[in-house]
Amino acid sequence: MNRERTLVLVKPGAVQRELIGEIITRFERKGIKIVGLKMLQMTEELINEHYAHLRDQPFFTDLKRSMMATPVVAIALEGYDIVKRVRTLTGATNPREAAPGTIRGDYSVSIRNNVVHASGTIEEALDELQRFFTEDEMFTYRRLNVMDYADE
Ligand code: IDP
Ligand code: MG
Repeated sequence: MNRERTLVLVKPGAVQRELIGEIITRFERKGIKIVGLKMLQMTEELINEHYAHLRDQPFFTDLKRSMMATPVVAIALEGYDIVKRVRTLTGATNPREAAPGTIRGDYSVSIRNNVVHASGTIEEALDELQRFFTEDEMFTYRRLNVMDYADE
């Protein structure tokens, strides 16, 4: 069991649908610790890096356009096994297949506009956090009701 950090992005489709608060609330209600939070506009260069593994896909141009349609909200989360746990809460890439109760399962039916991004592996999370946050934009702090949280 390792204490890790991971990246979530609230994608433009969710920003347009006014779901930013809902998505942040999912993680807060679960008891997951937010250690970084910011709004930013993705650039073509940033998307080329972030989705480098999809560059040859036929849907890449559309994906790029939809990722730049509005600013995104980047969230850094911390906890034990957090990368895997956040992927579980996020649900399958295709929201039509994502289980009810997951963020994608509850809020979307479109694979391109699948509401959120979440890092897939620990290595990916390390890379992605560096891409979206500077060191001083991520924080170390203790929550007040620390006894309630298995993560601390
Ligand atoms: P992930 O977001 O679950 O990690 P990836 O395979 O890394 O899934 O794909 C990144 C993003 O690219 C997806 O979240 C989705 O927005 C988009 N995407 C993946 N496959 C398709 C597709 O077949 N059509 C359109 N968009 C896709
Ligand atoms: Mg991925």
